Amino acid sequence: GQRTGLSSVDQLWDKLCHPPTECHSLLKKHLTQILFDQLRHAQTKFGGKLEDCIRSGCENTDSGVGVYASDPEAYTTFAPLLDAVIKDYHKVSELNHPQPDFGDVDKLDFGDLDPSGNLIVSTRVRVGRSHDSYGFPPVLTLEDRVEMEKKTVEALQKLEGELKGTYYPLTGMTKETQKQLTEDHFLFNDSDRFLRAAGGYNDWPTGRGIFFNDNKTFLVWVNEEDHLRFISMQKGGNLQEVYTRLVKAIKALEGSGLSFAKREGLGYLTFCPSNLGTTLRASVHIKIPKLSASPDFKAFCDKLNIQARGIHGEHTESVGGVYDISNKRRLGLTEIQAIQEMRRGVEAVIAEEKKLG
Ligand code: ADP
Ligand code: CIR
Repeated sequence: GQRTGLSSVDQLWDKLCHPPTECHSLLKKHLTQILFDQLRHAQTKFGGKLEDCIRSGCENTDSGVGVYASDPEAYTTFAPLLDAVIKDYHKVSELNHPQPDFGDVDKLDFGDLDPSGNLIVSTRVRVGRSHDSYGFPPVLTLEDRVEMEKKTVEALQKLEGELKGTYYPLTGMTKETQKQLTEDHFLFNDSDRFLRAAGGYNDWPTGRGIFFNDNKTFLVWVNEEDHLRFISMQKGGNLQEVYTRLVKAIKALEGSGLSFAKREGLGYLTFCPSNLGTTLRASVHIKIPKLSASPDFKAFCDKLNIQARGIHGEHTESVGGVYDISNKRRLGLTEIQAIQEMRRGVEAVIAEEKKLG
């Protein structure tokens, strides 16, 4: 839970006001002196404070976003700051996220995004969910994490058919197994300094673990950044199969006795405001040596509302011209619209790579 010896809210504000290098985060852009003075003593019923929300962005002034919600109520208590960040990140003028709409998965028509099989290495779609009665990492205790893990695993054990799997807690897992699962892109680790500063690794590894089916096409991360992350992935470019499997899993888990945090206008609540709404990130690992070497690569992605990451996750580098390309926006559009946005983006990336060849 809460750590002693951490910087005070004034020390954090001072760091943000005097960044060592240029700072372009949404936190820096939106946390004005007036807002800081207004929010500095506010507190949620979970005990969440302004310092819990801004610590990561103040200690890492190279953040893109720089803000996390201490708990579900932070989205109300710290709304003057968080709403501005959310609108900016997701490119919306109002916070009126639609009701979930996964589309009719029996009538999808996008199939394989790369029938040649030459460019796309693998496809993955994930969503995040939060238990509605618990706070987020900065306010959680070790006991909370253990309780949440227990509830989650009980629900996961009810899954059937293709989704049926086994839970592997991090506690007791050998370092070799952890390393192999991470290198193969299945498991998370504790190496993200942004998440660390936000309290994401408090009490590590207690309460954390991974669930997966035999062929590792459906996985659940327990108590990584969010309480739950549901993941569907496979080799190749068949987005339709990957997405359909994920939708089935979401529906099964929503009917399994768990209750997820949701808010009118914001959709599903997550620790990071960039994940609110659909919480959906659909990605491909794709070989694009030519496009990625072009000086216009970033602008090309921005125009299509897609984001490029390295292949070992956010804040990592690319290897051999292979990039992780995904939808950037998750709020203000439905799940099926987010998937279509990613699909259009990936198709445009493939067309451009071929043009440059
Ligand atoms: P998230 O926001 O989904 O948590 P990260 O960028 O931290 O994403 O990535 C999490 C993990 O998922 C990393 O190990 C990354 O390599 C892996 N990953 C992401 N997209 C794909 C993909 N299309 N195929 C294989 N692995 C992927
Ligand atoms: C940052 O602000 O850079 C980190 N806290 C991560 C933010 C989430 N990433 C993103 O752009 N989707």
